[in-house]
Amino acid sequence: MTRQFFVGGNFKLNPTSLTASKSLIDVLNKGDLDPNTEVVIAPPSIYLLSVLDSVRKEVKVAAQNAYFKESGAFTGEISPKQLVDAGIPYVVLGHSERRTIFHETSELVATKTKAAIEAGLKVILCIGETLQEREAGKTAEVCEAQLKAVVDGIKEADWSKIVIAYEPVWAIGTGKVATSAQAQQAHADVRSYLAKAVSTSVANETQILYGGSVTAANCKELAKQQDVDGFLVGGASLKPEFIDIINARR
Ligand code: G2H
Repeated sequence: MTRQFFVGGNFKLNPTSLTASKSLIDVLNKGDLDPNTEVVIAPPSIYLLSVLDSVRKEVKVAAQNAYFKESGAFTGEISPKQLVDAGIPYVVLGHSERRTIFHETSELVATKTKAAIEAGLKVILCIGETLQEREAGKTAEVCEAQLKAVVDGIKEADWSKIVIAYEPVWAIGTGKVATSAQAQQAHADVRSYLAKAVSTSVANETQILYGGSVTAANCKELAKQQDVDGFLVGGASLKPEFIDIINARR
C-alpha cells in the first residue's frame, strides 16, 4: 500500500510576533510545494486562527496541544471541540517536550488522543526514546509502551485518524539526526508492533514520520527509507528550507 508522504511543521513557541508569523506563512504560500505531500503546520495557539485564514488551502493547520475535556474550569487549556469548531483539523499530542517539561504521562497522552479523535480531530502522536534508553537497547520497548497506552484506549478504526511521529529525544533540537538506518529500524519496529497489537492493515496504512533535527541537507536520505513516511520538523520549519523538506521525495 502507498502511504502519502506527510510533512509537519512544529513551530513550537515560535515566532514571537504576529508579523513574523505572517512572514513565515508568506514564504509557504509562495513556495513550490510537491502536491503529493500532505503538509500540516502547527503554530502556537495564539496564531492558529490568523494562520488558518492566511495559509494556502492545501496546507492544513494543527494545534500543538489540546486537553481532553470539552469545556469547564481548566484555565489555560484548549479543547478538541473548540479546535474542531474553529476549523483546525489536526492536533500534535505527546511531544517529548510535553512529556518531559510538562510531565505528561503516556496515559494522559492516550486520554487526550481518544478525546481528540472522538471530537473529530486527527492526531499527530509523538513517541520516542531518550539517549539513555537507546544506549540500553530499549528503543523499541519504550516506543511500544508509549503506543500501548493509546492502543488500549481506542478502536481499530480510530487509527485512520492517527499519524505517528517517531522522535528520538536525543535528536530533538540538538542537530544530532538519527541515521537513516536508525530511523528505518525504529519505524519498522513500530510497524511490527502495530501489526501485533492492532492489525496488519493498521500497520500497513499508518503513516510514521521521523522527527529530530530534520533539515534540507538530511531529509532526502531519510525520505528514501521504506518505513519513513515523512517528517515532523521543528527548527527547520521556521526557515525557507522547510519547502525543500516538503519536496524531499521530488
Ligand atoms: C522534534 C522536531 C519537531 P527539531 O521536536 O517536532 O524539532 O526539528 O527542531 O528537532
